[in-house]
Amino acid sequence: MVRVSGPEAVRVGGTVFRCHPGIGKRVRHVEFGNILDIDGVPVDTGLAWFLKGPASYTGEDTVEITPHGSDLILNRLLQAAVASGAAVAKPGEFTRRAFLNGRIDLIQAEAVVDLIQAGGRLDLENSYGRACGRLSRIVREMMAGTVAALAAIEAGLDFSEEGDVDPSANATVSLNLRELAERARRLSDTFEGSRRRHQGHLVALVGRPNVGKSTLLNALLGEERAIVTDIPGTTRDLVQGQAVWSGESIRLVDTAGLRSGGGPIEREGMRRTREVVDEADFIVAVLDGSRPWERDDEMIVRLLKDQCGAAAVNKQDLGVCIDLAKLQRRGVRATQVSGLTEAGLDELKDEICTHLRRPDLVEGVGLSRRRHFDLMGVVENRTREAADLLAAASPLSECSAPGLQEALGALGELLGEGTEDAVLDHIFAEFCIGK
Ligand SMILES: Nc1nc2c(ncn2[C@@H]2O[C@H](COP(=O)(O)OP(=O)(O)OP(=O)(O)O)[C@@H](O)[C@H]2O)c(=O)[nH]1
Ligand SMILES: [Mg+2]
Repeated sequence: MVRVSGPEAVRVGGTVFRCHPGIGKRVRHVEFGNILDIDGVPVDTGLAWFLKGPASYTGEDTVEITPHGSDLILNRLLQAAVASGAAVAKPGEFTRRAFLNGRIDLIQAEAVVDLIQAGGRLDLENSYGRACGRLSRIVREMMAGTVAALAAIEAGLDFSEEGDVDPSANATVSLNLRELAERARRLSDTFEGSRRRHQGHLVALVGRPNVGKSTLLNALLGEERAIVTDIPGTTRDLVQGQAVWSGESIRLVDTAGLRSGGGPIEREGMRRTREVVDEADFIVAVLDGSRPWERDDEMIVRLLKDQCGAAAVNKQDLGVCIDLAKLQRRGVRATQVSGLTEAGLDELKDEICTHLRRPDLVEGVGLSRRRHFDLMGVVENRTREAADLLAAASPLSECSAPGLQEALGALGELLGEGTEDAVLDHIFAEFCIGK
């Protein structure tokens, strides 16, 4: 699709799309017509429609044209549009205009990218909620609460000049501010989980060589990603794949087998494995159930002590000879699987998904962006400090006002009020062209 937005949209649209009546004559009406190139020669047929501002995505007059869609046709159409005065949009320019024209706030604009990049159903729900203004509504309520507190403080100051102080006023305002701080904290607490959910939970398959990690990776992804051989030390690099399990986006990574010794290449592979182990959200300690316990298995299972994870006892099809009860006594959750026959894989996926860190959404939203987390932190700290100051002071003290102004500023910034161009540039650089 080619989208033309701005006061000249109808004129530009009319030079590249010929229909009867001409584009722009009818609002929100799908027109069939010819797509013209720079010389006015028809190169394709297609559909187009006109959206009159402000009732359009950008808030401006907009013409949208859908040709059949080859690169060649799109290029000729674009060339013709540019020749008649249009400029090629920068990444995110339409959404930026929507924001600048007041159609959406900055939280909603950011949610557009989050929607497009959503990793799984649950992340999509969160992004959609923000795009619809769920978080913005909460932020506006918090702004109203802060303004009310500031007004009470001002009013209290006026009263105190007249010597007529209401002693309960401090306590009430302080309590309200403490509730605001709590609300900010609860929202901030959703950040880590929501961020992980958005990026995809990193799940690492770790074990000594030849236990079947790569076989498991391939089976879990349903594609031949990693090389499998019966030679120990086959995998040296990290091999990653994407999956969605129970609505959660998963980044599954296969690693080089860990063992004592090994050549320089294998040792580098093992170093990378250890790095991934530190970073991972969940470790799957893969054991070869068909062979007796080895000293290196001990090292693998010990990784689970400090990290969220579980054991996968692989090669179950060959019979299991390791002591599962002993694993259980050590508090290691173990699932019997076979990468070869795919037995037990659904149980393993369930086990992983059950123990992933899940964000507890607050009022249906989670903060998945650092910008939101940082600003919400300012709101929490300033409102809590103001609450403390008020609780300690009598009568209503003006010293809590500057902190509350700062909290108010942070809430406004969340919505994009007074946000600097450099910050906007950074946010919209994430977008692709045409959004
Ligand atoms: N019978 C049986 N064989 C398996 C199973 N999983 C893997 N194998 C075999 O075990 C051997 C090693 O498998 P890989 O998946 O390469 O093992 P790995 O853990 O990735 O090994 P490295 O990359 O060397 O660390 C191959 O011959 C596989 O066919 C299984 O569940 N059952
Ligand atoms: Mg391997």
